[in-house]
Amino acid sequence: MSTTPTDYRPMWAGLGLDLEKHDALLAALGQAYGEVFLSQKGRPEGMKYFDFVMGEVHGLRIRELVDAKAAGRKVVGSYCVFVPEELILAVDGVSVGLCAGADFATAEAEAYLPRSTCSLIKSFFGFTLARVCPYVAACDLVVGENTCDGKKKSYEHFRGLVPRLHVMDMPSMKSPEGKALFAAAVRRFATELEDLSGRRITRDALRKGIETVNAKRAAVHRLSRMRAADPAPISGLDALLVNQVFFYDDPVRFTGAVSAICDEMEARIGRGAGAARKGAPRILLSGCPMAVPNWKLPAIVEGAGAVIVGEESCIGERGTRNLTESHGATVEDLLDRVVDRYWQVDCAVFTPNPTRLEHVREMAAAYRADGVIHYSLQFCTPYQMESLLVERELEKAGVPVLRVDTDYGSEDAEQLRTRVEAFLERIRR
Ligand code: BJ8
Repeated sequence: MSTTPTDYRPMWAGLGLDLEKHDALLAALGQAYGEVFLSQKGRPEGMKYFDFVMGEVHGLRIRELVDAKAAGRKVVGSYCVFVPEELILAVDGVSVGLCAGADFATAEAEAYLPRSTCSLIKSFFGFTLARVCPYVAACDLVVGENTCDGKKKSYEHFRGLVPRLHVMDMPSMKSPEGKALFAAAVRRFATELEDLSGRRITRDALRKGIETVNAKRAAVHRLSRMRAADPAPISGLDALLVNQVFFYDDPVRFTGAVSAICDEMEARIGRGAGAARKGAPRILLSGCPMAVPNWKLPAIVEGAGAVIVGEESCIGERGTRNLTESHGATVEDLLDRVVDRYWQVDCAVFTPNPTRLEHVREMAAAYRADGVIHYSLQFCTPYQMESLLVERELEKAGVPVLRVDTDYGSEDAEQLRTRVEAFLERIRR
């Protein structure tokens, strides 16, 4: 996050941000980014685009959102990969991810939430209450979802903190009845977007939205597949960053930037070059999503000499797996295709959730992982509970597992480092 000559302060003030707190946040982010990302060796040249995006994450990108609003477009923010971006694009809206990955204004957040709430929820409350998130401030509509109990109940409070909130009602079982409930939730969301934007969703607009989102998913799939190479052509930190920027950037520009990195990685693989040492221990991360700037665990893992080769996470392959079919004679047909695609997301809030276990095992094999680190946020019951099942499934396949429960704080960093180093010692080839 380099300092930029453009003065965005009037824009931030216009969005109602607390400039003093926001300055403090940007300074901390910039420092963390420099330490974690810019200090890496052997990064693909194409990561410069992502450095620029992160440097402008509260600047140029917010200017684009403000300009889009001035042109009559609507900005829609969400906290979950069950919220279909295709529908937002179909009403010419702009979709932004709002999850936050740092502790901020925790005391204010705890005035609404029990202390035993996961960091992710506390963080998005803290960022909103402290008025330091220009993405939330720019939103015309915020979309929540009844997934875990923490999110479900927290939106009852969050409704009073944002101008307009729509909550998608989610089932908890992958039964035909559950799918019908989800299909109804997707249709209610489509109606909400039509009401917000004053535009009807047409078949052509929805197909175009599907194709745009498919293209960006296909680009990250290509990047993921290349990480099977040894040496890995990109660090796990940089690949995670790409997956994080997936939620913020203009989708077409993002697709182009990821494709450029893939071209470069292809050439690297051809030369036998990589971002990591050949034979470095290969780790698959699995579990809760890691939002910007939650880089603690990956930085520890790669700092210890391993390379992360995949993320079984919603900010990663669980979120981007599968494309949406774009054929259909009517809007209703295409809405059904959207439902089919999102229904496959295997979040731990579903019970039972067997496909996630299959996917973790498949990913460990496809990316030739030597071990899996299962990452849960403290107080995240769905992922903490499911971690034992993931461990058992992988151990049946002979893949060692380290289960980690942590939060956004840095107090446990040394203890985590010790556990990760001991795990790497165990799996070193
Ligand atoms: S589809 S993983 S993005 S809900 S960490 S808030 S689960 S207590 S984020 Fe998620 Fe959608 Fe599922 Fe993906 Fe609750 Fe756990 Fe906190 Fe979580």
